[in-house]
Amino acid sequence: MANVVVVGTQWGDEGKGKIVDRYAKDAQVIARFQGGNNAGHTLVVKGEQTILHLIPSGILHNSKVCIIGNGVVVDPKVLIEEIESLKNRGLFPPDTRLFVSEKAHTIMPYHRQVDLAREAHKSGKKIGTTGRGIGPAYEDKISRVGIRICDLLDESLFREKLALNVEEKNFYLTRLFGEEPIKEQEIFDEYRGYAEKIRPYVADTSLILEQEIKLGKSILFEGAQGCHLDIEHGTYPFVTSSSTVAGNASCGTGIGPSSLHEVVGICKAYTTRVGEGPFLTELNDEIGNRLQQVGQEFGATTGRKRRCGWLDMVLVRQAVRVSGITGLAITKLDVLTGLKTLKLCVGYQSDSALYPESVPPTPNLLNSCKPVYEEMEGWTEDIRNARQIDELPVNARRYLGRLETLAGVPVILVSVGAGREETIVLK
Ligand code: 2SA
Ligand code: GDP
Ligand code: MG
Repeated sequence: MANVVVVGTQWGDEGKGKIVDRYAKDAQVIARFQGGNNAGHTLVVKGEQTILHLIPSGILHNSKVCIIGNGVVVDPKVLIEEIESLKNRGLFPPDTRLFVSEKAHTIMPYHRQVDLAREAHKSGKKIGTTGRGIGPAYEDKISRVGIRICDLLDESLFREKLALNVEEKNFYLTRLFGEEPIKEQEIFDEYRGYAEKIRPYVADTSLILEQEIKLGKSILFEGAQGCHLDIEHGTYPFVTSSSTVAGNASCGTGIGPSSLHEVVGICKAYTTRVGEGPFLTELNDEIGNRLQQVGQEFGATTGRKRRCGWLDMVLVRQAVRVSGITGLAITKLDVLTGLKTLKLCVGYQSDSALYPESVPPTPNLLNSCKPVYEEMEGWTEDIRNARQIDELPVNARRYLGRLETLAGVPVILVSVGAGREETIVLK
């Protein structure tokens, strides 16, 4: 199998976990390259649900190499808990090799505190973050004061870096946000404990990937969040703090772009968003509620209700371009069953311009647009047992066909249920 990058084409929660788990049977290495435990990737195997936040969605298969790359921000407490929970449930195969990049940055308690304090103080201007400290951890990385996993493992270096950070963070935690100061020694003791627990997993993961590639092994790169939450290409500032597009699979793992062969874009058959920010096809009506309830659209990390709306092909077309998507996996088609009419957004119309394939760059400009819709007939048949494309009702096939034409790339997989086997593979 070629090396494949899997990315979301919308605002996350497209079903990346399910699709990565599905592709993982044919890959030997599965690598996360960005984000942190803001991600919630759901896998359903033999009716049993597992939600992963940091560990790659290949873990449920035997004999895989699972890598948490340098581009990920790691909360060591969450990582340890995730490993222990999988082991307790018998879901961490003994022949799995899990590695965490020594260069990945660590999420510290003050990152979570700043994240939450900022959201609470923004009075109407909040982003709706997951509160996991993701933004502040990436800020420290870019400001060159971040504490990497390798720094955490070196006691004296950790002490030195922590002292510098605590002094700085206490200044604005207390002065700007009116919070209690953080205590350096408490954090030091807590994190030194984590350091010893994660030490066996820490490695130069760029080197491991190179070795696996030289051995002819296939790599699956697992994106988190989605294209429109990307720090460069998303609906800024309502985005996450990492680059979620396919190109970052290279930088976030330390493997050159020539090793990325195919890019699979995951696209939910409708659109959801969790957190604040513009969402032109959002439905604040019965249909929106229906999608939320039938699709069980709740945040897999925070449990927040997800906002729901019609499929927005402007988002998908931009994602295809920005990530160089070579094939689309359409998920949750089953959720649309029973809707009489389906709408597909094919452009945004403002007073002065039509945007068919690019999202306008500012929230104000975007909010001044109206979605342009095409209408299609729905279907009523239960499609959850379909395993071949011709087992789908004709209107479902028409919907997929139109989506494919608008996206400009082939649909290579259709998911009709949360379970691993509830899948139609086209290519
Ligand atoms: P953050 O915490 O700084 O990354 O938040 C910034 C924005 O990014 C959004 N974001 C997400 N959107 C969808 N799914 C995500 N993962 C969880 C899930 C979310 C949850 O799988 O459902 O449980 O709430 C995710 N992570 C970050 C976030 O909502 C902000 O809009
Ligand atoms: P991710 O972050 O992209 O991995 O997606 P999430 O796990 O946050 O959210 C996707 C949700 O949809 C999960 O609850 C999945 O179990 C579920 N899911 C995935 N594919 C399908 C599908 O085809 N049909 C239905 N009904 N549910 C699905
Ligand atoms: Mg998710």
